[in-house]
Amino acid sequence: MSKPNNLESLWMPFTPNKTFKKDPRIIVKAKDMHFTSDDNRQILDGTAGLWCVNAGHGRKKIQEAVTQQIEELDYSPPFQFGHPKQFELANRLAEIFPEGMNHVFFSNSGSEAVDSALKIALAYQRARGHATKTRLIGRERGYHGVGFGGISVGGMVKNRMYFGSMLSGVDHLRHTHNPSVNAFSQGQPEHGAELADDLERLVQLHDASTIAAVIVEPIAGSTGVLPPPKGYLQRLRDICTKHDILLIFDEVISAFGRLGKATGSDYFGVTPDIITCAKGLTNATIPMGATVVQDYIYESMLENADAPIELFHGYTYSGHPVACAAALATLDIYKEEGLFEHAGEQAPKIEKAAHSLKGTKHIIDIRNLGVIAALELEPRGNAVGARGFEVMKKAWDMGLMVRANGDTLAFSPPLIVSDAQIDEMFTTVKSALEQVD
Ligand code: PXG
Ligand code: PLP
Repeated sequence: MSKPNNLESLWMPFTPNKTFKKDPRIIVKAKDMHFTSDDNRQILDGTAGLWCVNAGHGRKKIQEAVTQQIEELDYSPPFQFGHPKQFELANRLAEIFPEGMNHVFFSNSGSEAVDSALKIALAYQRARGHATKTRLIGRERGYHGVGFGGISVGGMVKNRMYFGSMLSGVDHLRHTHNPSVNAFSQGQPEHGAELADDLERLVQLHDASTIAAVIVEPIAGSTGVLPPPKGYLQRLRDICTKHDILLIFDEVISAFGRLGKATGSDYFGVTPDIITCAKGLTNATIPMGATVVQDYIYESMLENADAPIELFHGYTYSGHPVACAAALATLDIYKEEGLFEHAGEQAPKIEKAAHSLKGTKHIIDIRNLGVIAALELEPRGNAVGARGFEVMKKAWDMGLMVRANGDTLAFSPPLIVSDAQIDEMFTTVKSALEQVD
């Protein structure tokens, strides 16, 4: 395939455009665990794209389902009309999501799934007669996409500081990263469950009667992989229950096998009121997000709505038939190939391989959970992120895709990753680390 000859017109997302266009990294094909670059090199996908191609690339079954769907029904309007596959998909999700979470609202991305969750939380509180519960609580270092709702509850400074006042009435829990006691923890860190008590402090400050919902990633991904301290999520759940506050788990990364189960909720044994997901839902073939709610939320909205339309919210492409076809085929693959179980089997191997890099140049912490691992590097002086970026580039030259979130290198390969590919990922990155200053 040919190189694009002019890179100028495209404004690339979350990318230093000037630097990239001088030395571009162009991907032209993908199959199973590998990308092909425009200079015809095989690149091992250590990140499942952006944490999303959980079943590996180029899956025939998804291609066929998508092709057939486009031929049969390319589009139908989601407001006031239905098509069969969106109901079927909602039912299939209800089967694999935690008990009682049987109602699904579709969107087109994680960001939209989050916005939908926040709006549902507010509308639900109002519908059931708690109209003063309007405050939303997020967490420092949280990533909930890039909509104004998501960046308001999110906690990554660069994603917020350029964008004005965002939503009002938002507050944040402290993040859980504490390397002074938890560095090099394997799996969930021992220390930090008490940080969930920040919610008690916010209740004392604002009163529970003003708080609609708390949103957290059960395992923080984008900020550099922060597994929750042991006991933290349960403590947060208990405090939410005590004060009648909704708990939203943003599972855009953790759902669909990343932790060896259908959901992070299932893995941690903690059930929220609302779950958001996207990414692995369609194996990233077609964009799709979903917001899954407990029965009592849906039922209350239907019962208490003050208008025939119970929720004034929806997208032109909610439950798009082609996305639904892709999602159904994806769920079939996960089931037929036992991919969540396979992920569970690969998790300890990834843990071992990642932690074997302790002592390698630049590494100040190693974290992991499920099919996720992260190597945190010491920043080079004041140039935060420079070292991470250079290792990412070096790894690309060496045939490995790794994600640099600042100076943290994140691994989240497709769940089909083999033992040999796990070794290859960490051997290559070790060599890249040794070659970068
Ligand atoms: N919530 C969470 C927890 C996410 O991880 C989103 C919402 C937003 O999803 P969309 O589909 O709108 O991008 C995400 C997305 C990274 C990285 O740097 C992570 C994400 C997206 C892009 C890059 O690790 N997560
Ligand atoms: N902007 C305009 C002018 C529109 O008409 C619409 C939808 O009809 C939107 C934005 C929202 O688009 P979407 O439903 O794809 O999110």
